[in-house]
Amino acid sequence: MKRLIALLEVYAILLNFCVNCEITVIEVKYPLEGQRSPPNAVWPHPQQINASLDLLYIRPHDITIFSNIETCDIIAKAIERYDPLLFPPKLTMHEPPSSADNILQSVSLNIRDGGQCEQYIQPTSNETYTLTISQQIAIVESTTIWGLLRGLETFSQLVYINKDNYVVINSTVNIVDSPRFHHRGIMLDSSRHFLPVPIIKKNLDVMSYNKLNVFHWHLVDDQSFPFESEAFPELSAKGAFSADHVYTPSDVADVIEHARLRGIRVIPEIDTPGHTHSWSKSMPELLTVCWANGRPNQAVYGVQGEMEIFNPSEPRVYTVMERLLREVKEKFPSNYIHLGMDEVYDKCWSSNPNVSAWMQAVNITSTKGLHAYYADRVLNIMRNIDSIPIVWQDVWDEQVELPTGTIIQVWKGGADNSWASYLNNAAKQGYNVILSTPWYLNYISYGKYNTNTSVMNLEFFKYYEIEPLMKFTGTEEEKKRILGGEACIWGEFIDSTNVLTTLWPRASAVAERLWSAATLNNSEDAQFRLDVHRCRLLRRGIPAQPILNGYCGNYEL
Ligand code: CP6
Repeated sequence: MKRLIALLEVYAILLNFCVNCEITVIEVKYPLEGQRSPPNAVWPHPQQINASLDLLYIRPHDITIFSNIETCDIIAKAIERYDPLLFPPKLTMHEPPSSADNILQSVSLNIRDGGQCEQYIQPTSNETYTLTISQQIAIVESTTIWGLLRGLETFSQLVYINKDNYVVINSTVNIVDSPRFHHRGIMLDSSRHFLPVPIIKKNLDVMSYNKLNVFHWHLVDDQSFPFESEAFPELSAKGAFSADHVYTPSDVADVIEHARLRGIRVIPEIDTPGHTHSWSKSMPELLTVCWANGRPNQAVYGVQGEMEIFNPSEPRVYTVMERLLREVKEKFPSNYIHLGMDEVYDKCWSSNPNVSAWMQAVNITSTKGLHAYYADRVLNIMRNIDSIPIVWQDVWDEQVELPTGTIIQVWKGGADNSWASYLNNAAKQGYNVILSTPWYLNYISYGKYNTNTSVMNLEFFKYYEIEPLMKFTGTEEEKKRILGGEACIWGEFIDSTNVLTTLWPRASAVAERLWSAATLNNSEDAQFRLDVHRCRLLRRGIPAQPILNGYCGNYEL
């Protein structure tokens, strides 16, 4: 401890650097040691990594990154992005000593076995890569451009600045790496508060630093409808907070392109039949009027009796949904649309005499049956437009039969870990499934993790120590249906002021759990590696919150 404090004093310098600096970073940290330093500070940790202790020098701003697929826009643009990440502005970096002959000569991104310049990453794209450094040359190899992107990120995390301000990298490195799960995502909620496009794009940047590959965009909800539809412009004209709080077609295209270049899929969510209050501003006829004491427009649940749930007996619901979903499918190249279907407050349905009469006429005997009826019709639309549905687990809980290939997003069962059984059961029934229950990042808590340690970031341990397959008992076939997971950040208390800080580096814990080996589960050790990664995020201009006491030094990039 004394040694640490001494080092802390020696290196207590104020740093002021970051990429695209809107945020001034004034923080320093004790020097890195042993297991916590590069190359072991790559986050998420590679499946296999070996490195020598010897170092090569790197000339600042003089790494040439070659590729045998340089004409591929995704690769060419990635290469451009990495210079400022490798060499943050305002940082002191010396040229190698003139006598040095141990200098990194080049970095090559080599595509193997006829890999192509694909346009969009797919749900089962191969992200495997190898990274080797020997004889003063670094080579990243993969059969896909997505593997090359992941390998380039790893390379950038191996480069660091030593205490004499030389830029260095280990001279012999062998990495073989691939993700444990295909689906590694973040859900942002842009309805409770509007999230400006630059913030969404910044978050996509951080996702790529953590090798995450799915952006689940919870576009609309009760509070606002910011998605500007060309078929139904009135939805956002009346349902958005204001004319400024909308995502225009060009905003949406901008986000999708930013994600595409980073190997990230964008999955839009149009949440129905609940959570639809914002639709009532322009299309009140689609919503159910709640009744009480023989009178309409009464508070049955929720806010002041406002209409919040579609009326499945209204035919226009389905014509609007069909046109809107067609447009969403056209705008979002990912073939998946998240349909929500969560938290259907059915008391409003049973309160309304017209809905009840209609149910009787068509022989639907319960509100559960009504939800199933609605789900069936929308799932039919999805079949017609050839789009694959994702749903929150609620419709599956209600035993609605879903098309094969449907992805069920598990978000319940936190108190007793029954989420693990939900994963098992959904996979057993032939459904694909992703996990979110333990990764609702909008919750925050503070305190001691255990009695042996000082106050630490309780959240980090909670997220990191989740094992998605903890109770898995099925076959290999069933195991493949557990696609991965998503960290969710609901927007009630989140807007552009705190979304990045609340997510990072806590979502990094989820990123490593979904990428790295299950056996990498020592959270006591991981917190120090994550602390290093958090400093890396600060240097890259991301306002990531601290998880340990200390300060960020200028050692590892
Ligand atoms: N909004 C929507 C929400 C939530 C869900 N759907 C939610 C529910 C419970 C918690 C957090 C968020 N705010 N549309 C559930 C999927 Cl604890």
